Amino acid sequence: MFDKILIANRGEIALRVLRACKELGIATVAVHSTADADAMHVRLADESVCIGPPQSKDSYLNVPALLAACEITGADAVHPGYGFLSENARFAEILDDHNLHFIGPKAEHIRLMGDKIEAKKTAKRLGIPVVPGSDGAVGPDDDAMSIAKEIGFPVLVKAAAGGGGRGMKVAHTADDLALAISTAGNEAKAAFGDASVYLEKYLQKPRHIEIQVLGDGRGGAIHPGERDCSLQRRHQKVWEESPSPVISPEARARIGGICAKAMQEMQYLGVGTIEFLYEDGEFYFIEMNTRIQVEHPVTEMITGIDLVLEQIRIAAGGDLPVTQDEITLNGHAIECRVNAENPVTFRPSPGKISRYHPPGGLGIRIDSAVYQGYTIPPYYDSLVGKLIVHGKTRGECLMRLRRALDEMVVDGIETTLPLFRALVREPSIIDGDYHIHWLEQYLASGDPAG
Ligand code: MV4
Repeated sequence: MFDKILIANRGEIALRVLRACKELGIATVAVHSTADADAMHVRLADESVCIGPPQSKDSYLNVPALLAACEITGADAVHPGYGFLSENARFAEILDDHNLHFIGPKAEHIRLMGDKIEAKKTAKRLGIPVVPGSDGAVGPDDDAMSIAKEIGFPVLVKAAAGGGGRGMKVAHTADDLALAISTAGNEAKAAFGDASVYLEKYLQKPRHIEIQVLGDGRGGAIHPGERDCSLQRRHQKVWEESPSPVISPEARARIGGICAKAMQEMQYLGVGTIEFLYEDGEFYFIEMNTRIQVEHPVTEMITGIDLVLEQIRIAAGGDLPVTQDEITLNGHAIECRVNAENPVTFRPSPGKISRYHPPGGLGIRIDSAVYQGYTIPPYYDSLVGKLIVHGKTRGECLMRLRRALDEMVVDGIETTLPLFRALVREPSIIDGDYHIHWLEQYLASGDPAG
């Protein structure tokens, strides 16, 4: 097991990793920019190192500074959290070159899943259902029109180096195709330095269902359930829940078994999330995330598995915490991402939190690093904290979430709490009847949280 872990992240996930380290008896090193000197994880870590000015490129993405911090403190492992360098294969290799452990998958798997075309080819080869589409990149010489006609319009043009919704263009008819391909390619070149694009059948109103997986790197893998992340705004997840209101136990076992088998064959190491679109009872692979995700607590609340603690154990050569047969999904969990944003315009609202009262009681969890008097800096994401609620049933979970949202106080900044207080009373949400475009249509329909 590791002796000292450097947490190469900030905010709530840095605190989350620190908590797992403390429970494992592992010493912790916090790194922070000059803007995060007062951050909670800095106060609670055994040691801390300032790694640069506020800008991420000069601090949390500053690999030489992170290496120096490991050198200074004698850390023997680095946990990247999510975002920043968490899916940077080169960073994982550089750590390995310096005899430091990267707490994450093998660099080859990070790189593989970072290329959306290679990821899809790999998924298909491993028996994971994929969206019908082109067999790889569509080049200027390819007859994109015949490929598109074979797929059937509307088709979606996607950037190979994209992901998370970046570099996507819909071609509703044949007339739109050439422009969609050239636009997506130019945007991909500008954004990612890689103009490669591929085509997929455009699914009109799917849900976003993601399967959590854990692999031991030696051929063992388990799947502790799915998360329904369909409530998104501009590709930012807002509300995640498990189990999905629309996935049956049979469908869960089927797709979960396919994912676990694929991870076993890959000899995948660590935690990962396999993202699907789900429509008319069918799953369609879109991408795989090779990191711990923001919404991991939803899975933890219904399985009792501490995904971050197990991620660290597995990275140190440990075994999987349970067998697949030992996994039981108990009750229902919902996570609301409370952001420092105007609840109607979503304009960021950084600043000092004058009053902070987190809700409590049975089944209530707050993953946050803020405190009364803390100032949300303007340089990073606007997450104030994640309110995660568990109940024996979805109905009980919603009732408890409604109570927790009404109890929660965050004054001094604007937050998206009013949006959640409206959503939890919205019939479609109460019925679990929504898809990936539902939230943006709801927000465009009026003044739901004003
Ligand atoms: C799609 C799609 C419809 N059809 N692929 C968006 C981000 C990236 N995860 C892939 N995304 C999509 N891929 C096909 N063939 C619709 C989306 C999409 C989406 C997916 C999940 C959650 C929210 C979304 C919002 C807009 C578009």
